[in-house]
Amino acid sequence: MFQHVIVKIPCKAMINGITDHPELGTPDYEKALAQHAAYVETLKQCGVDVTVLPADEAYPDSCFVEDPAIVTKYCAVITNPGAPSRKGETAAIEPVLEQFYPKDKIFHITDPGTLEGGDVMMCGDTFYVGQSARTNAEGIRQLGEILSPFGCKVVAVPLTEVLHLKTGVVYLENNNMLTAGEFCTKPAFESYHKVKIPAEEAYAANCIWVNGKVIVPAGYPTVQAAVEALGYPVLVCDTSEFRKIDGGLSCLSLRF
Ligand code: CIR
Repeated sequence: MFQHVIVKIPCKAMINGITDHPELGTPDYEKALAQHAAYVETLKQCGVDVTVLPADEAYPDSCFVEDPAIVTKYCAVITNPGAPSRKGETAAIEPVLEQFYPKDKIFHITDPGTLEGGDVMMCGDTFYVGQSARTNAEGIRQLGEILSPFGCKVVAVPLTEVLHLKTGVVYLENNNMLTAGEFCTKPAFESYHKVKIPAEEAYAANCIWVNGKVIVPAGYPTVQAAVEALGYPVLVCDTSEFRKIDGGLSCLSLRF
């Protein structure tokens, strides 16, 4: 169960956030703010306390607070983002995590290792880590070194089709996984009960499990029905403005 969630208000500069999908257009900032506020309210319905950090105009992608840190029940890890424009986001998140973790339980990924939290999927004490354009083998090795003393296993999952591991796969607890694209056939996920998402709804692979409920992005009826069929109560949030800069439900929060 999660107790805490950390989010960060989108900054005006988000309209210049990194995107591989310019064809989707520029985010509407006012709409993004409203969607973010609704996201916070939805999280509160899942029984967590939500820490809302102020916007940081220095970093266009800083609302995607999942990437500069990994939070576990054992420790926190400050990452080393592979995207140059996102590296500085780590300095702001560390003091926030110090309010929740003792200093000796906060670790760091350092150069030449790179790693972004969007590539890390926690399944119990196993952490699957996407080896992506943002996360390299050395970053994954360092994460393994940090987490193994806590009895955790780190498994690298090479990926080529999407930005981050969790762009295309989500663990919904109880052995259930939603997979899209290349993640439908990865040997690493062989033992899970996989629900495969059709290509036209692949964006909705990025939903989140929060204390038994699943938050699904608005506008993906097949995925919503599949999650309901698995027996989860579903909450829906519109993330259309974040999608334009390759972000989704998981990217917008740290949950622990
Ligand atoms: C980026 O490219 O870094 C942002 N525009 C999107 C980050 C999405 N984060 C995530 O999937 N965890």
